[in-house]
Amino acid sequence: MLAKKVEKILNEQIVKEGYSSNLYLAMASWADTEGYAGIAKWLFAQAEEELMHMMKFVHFINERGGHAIVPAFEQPPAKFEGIKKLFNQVLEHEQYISGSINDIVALVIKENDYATHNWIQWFVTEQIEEESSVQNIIDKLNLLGDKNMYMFDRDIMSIRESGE
Ligand code: OFO
Repeated sequence: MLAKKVEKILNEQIVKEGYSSNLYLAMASWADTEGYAGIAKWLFAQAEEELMHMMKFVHFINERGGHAIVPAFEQPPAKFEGIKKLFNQVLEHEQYISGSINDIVALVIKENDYATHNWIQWFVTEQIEEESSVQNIIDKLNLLGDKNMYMFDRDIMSIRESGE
């Protein structure tokens, strides 16, 4: 059975994961309309992953005797100021999400909730991977400078295909 405080923080994470999904979906849609097929593909896939993260929280809360609440989500921006800025925004957002996963870890330790502690470790690992894959993309973009976005767009398409 989840402690009320733990149920509350896990429900707050549903809001964050759902917003992440919508944010990446909005970015994907923007990239698609700008002609960046590879970048859009990467972001659409990312949006689906975030939706899956949100679902994991919904199921876990209910399985542990809590009540997962489906929230309204804030509308994400519709336009973005270029590819580099967009990926920096993705990285900042992932760092923020990592921070909130860490807050969950800290709370469950305080509450002696080792079942949730064990379960949340998947997200701890996932955040390390996500931050590092976005950082790799930013490194590539920095190498390219502002030119050759066409090549970058082709390149990111293969990153997703190889599951890097
Ligand atoms: Fe981007 O990761 Fe969810 O948690």
